[in-house]
Amino acid sequence: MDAERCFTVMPRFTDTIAALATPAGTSAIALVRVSGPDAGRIAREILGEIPAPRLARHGDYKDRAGSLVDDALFTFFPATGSYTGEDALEISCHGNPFIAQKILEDLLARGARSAEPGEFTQRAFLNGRMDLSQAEAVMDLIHARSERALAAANQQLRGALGRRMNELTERLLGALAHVEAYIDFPEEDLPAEDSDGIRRTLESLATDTARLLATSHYGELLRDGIKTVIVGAPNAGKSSLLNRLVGHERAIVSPEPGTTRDFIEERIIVGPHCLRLIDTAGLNPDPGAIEKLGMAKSLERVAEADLILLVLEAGRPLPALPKAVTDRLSVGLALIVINKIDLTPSPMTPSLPNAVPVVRISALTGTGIEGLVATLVQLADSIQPIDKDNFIVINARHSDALTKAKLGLEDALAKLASAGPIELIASDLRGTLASYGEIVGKIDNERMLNQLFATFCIGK
Ligand SMILES: Nc1nc2c(ncn2[C@@H]2O[C@H](COP(=O)(O)OP(=O)(O)OP(=O)(O)O)[C@@H](O)[C@H]2O)c(=O)[nH]1
Ligand SMILES: [Mg+2]
Repeated sequence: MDAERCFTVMPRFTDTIAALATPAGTSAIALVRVSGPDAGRIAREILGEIPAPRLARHGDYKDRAGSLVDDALFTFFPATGSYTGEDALEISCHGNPFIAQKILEDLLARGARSAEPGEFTQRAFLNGRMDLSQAEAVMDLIHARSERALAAANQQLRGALGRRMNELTERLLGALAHVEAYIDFPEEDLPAEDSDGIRRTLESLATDTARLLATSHYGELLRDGIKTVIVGAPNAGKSSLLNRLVGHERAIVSPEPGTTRDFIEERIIVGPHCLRLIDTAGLNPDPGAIEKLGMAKSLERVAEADLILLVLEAGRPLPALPKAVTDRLSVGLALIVINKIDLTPSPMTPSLPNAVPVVRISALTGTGIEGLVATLVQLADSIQPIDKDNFIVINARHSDALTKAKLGLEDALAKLASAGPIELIASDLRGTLASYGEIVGKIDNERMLNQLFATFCIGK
């Protein structure tokens, strides 16, 4: 082994990749990342020696022709303790895109190649530094928009889902070993006591798999925000409420009924939650042609809402509401907001459906908005309950794999109940095992992996 590669432990990749890890543009600092077997050699060429591991080292960045590009900080990470599991070098330079570009070009001239999107994390996975669910968590962490989303991503990055999958896999392997022990004796039936034990294990696995699957909806809420739709009669103050919650004049407000024709969407943070707030066209019982189109869109939004905010005007009778709206007014999923209380200080509460909670506000003056936000936090808490010790939420890819796993378990259970052939039961269970394995990446499917990592950003 030559001296320059003294830190390297059996590299899986023979090429060295480089990319800008910070966004392109002017900033205080930019970070250029290098990973691969030549990271040490490149550091030595620039600095005269490989810097001590994981210690920032100040030095001049001179290009291959010897011209000074910038003074920079260099940190060398030996393979054993690096993000990618191979030798890596991080160069923090001044945040001028021209400087970063010069450095990148020089690194390429020294033998590195440009990294593909997600390639650093892909190497981390392929070099065994993290399982696939952890690699996905890196993305979730970068994109987390709320405290809740951050907490979930951090749990997953620490391997919570991977550990759960290992535990399910162990239990399944136990049952599979039991089943396979009888394959060689086809003339014998499974003894009743063995069959009972296997059935119980498979049933509990099916229950636990279904429980994990149920978190898929929470995953969407975490990633996209809780879909919160503002509905009500024209002129009730829906757009004023949106503007008040967003904190700026996002939607047009006017005394003319029918101002909002299309729907308007904006994300807000309430407590630890992210809400996707959607303002809609007013529900007019006697709409014009364009209003009708807007209303149809409003009702589509209502149908897919996680939470409905029905805005009513203080002192006015309850307007006629379409069934699509009244059907969605239920406790925990809706809130009635009585607006314009500045005009009618002590309004009568109209008789409201289904004991849905009520808050009173003035979107114009801001009265009652704090109380409204507190109620929104409570509702969001109930829509997205949190189990602090066991906060696992899955994504669409996990959901597909778990659905297949659950089907395999159900098929095996059905065959077990009808004393079906043992080989077929074993085959169902092996299918389930492979599906469990997909979640943490115990599969050899290059196309799937390339697809997954291509959704990352360059430099990650
Ligand atoms: N006094 C008072 N006026 C308000 C309040 N909220 C909204 N308004 C006024 O009511 C009118 C309608 O407000 P918008 O926010 O445009 O109502 P909207 O429900 O979005 O109306 P459409 O988009 O037409 O369905 C505007 O003139 C607002 O200034 C409030 O709390 N108090
Ligand atoms: Mg409006």
